[in-house]
Amino acid sequence: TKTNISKTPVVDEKSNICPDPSPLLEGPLRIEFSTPVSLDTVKKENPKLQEGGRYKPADCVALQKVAVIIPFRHREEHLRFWLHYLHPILQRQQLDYGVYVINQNGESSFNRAKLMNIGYVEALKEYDYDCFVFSDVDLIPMDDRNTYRCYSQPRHLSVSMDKFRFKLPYKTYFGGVCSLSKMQILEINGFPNTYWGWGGEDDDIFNRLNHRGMFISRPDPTIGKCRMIPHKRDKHNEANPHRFRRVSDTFLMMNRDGLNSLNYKVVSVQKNFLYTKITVDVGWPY
Ligand code: BGN
Repeated sequence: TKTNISKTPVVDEKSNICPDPSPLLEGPLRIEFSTPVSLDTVKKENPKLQEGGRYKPADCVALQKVAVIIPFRHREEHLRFWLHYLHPILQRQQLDYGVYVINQNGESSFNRAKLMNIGYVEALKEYDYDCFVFSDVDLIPMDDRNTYRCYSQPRHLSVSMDKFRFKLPYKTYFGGVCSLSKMQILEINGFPNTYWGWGGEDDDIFNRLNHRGMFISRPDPTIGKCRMIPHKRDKHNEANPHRFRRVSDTFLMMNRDGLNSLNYKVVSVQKNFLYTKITVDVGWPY
C-alpha cells in the first residue's frame, strides 16, 4: 500500500458535489436598463472571476461544466448589461462556467447559427465542457432559478420574453436562449451554417432535434421570464428571404450542413477579465 505524504487533504470529489438546486438562489430579480454600466464596475462586482470570464465554485464540485456562447457583432452596450446581470447569477447557480463572445468580423450578413457552431468548437479547445448555453446578447433572465445548464432534453430557457408579452410566440419556438449538452449537439450535427441574416435558424435547430427524436424541455413560465434590452434593428441582419424554404428542408440538409461542414478563420482570441472574445471570419453567403 502507498502512503500519502502530501500535505493537502485528499477529498473524495463525489462526496462534495454542489447541491441541486443551489442554496444561493434568490428567485425573482429586478432587471432594468435605464443606467448604463461600465466594464470596470462589473469587474469590481465580480472579484472571483478568472481571466477570460471563467469561474468555478470554491467549496463544491459543480454539477456541470458550462460554456456560455454569445453570437455577437457591434453590441458593446448590451454586452455590458449582459455581463453585469449574468455573472452574479451564474455564480449563484454554482456552475463551472466560461463566457465566450463569438464576434463576427466584417460586414457580411450576420450568421447566428454558424457563430454558435464556432463557439462550440472553440470552447472545447479550451476546456472539457459538457454543456453549452447559447444566448443572444440582449436577453436577461428575471429569475435565477432558471439555471443555465443542460437537461436530459435540449432546453429552451427564454420562455417568457417581455417582447412577446411573457408568452411563447409559438410552441416550437427555440430562439433567444437555449442549452444543449455535447451529446445532444453531436446528435444533430450541430447547427446550420447557411442561414444568413435574420430568421429561421432557430426553427431549423428545432427541426433537427425533432428529427432525432428529441423534444424541448422548458422551465415553468414564471421562472422562465426574461427581458430584452430595447434596440433598433441591426444593419446587415435583414430578414433572410430564403428562410421559409430552408426551414422546410432541414431533414434534407442537416446531415451535410453543420459541424461536419464548418469552416471559418479565427482572426483573434482576446482574454478579457469578464469574457473571452473570439473574432472570426465566417465568409460570405453563397
Ligand atoms: C419566427 C422566425 C424565428 C424567430 C421568431 C421570433 C422564421 C422562419 C419561418 C419559416 N422564423 O417567425 O426565426 O426567432 O419568429 O421572432 O422566420
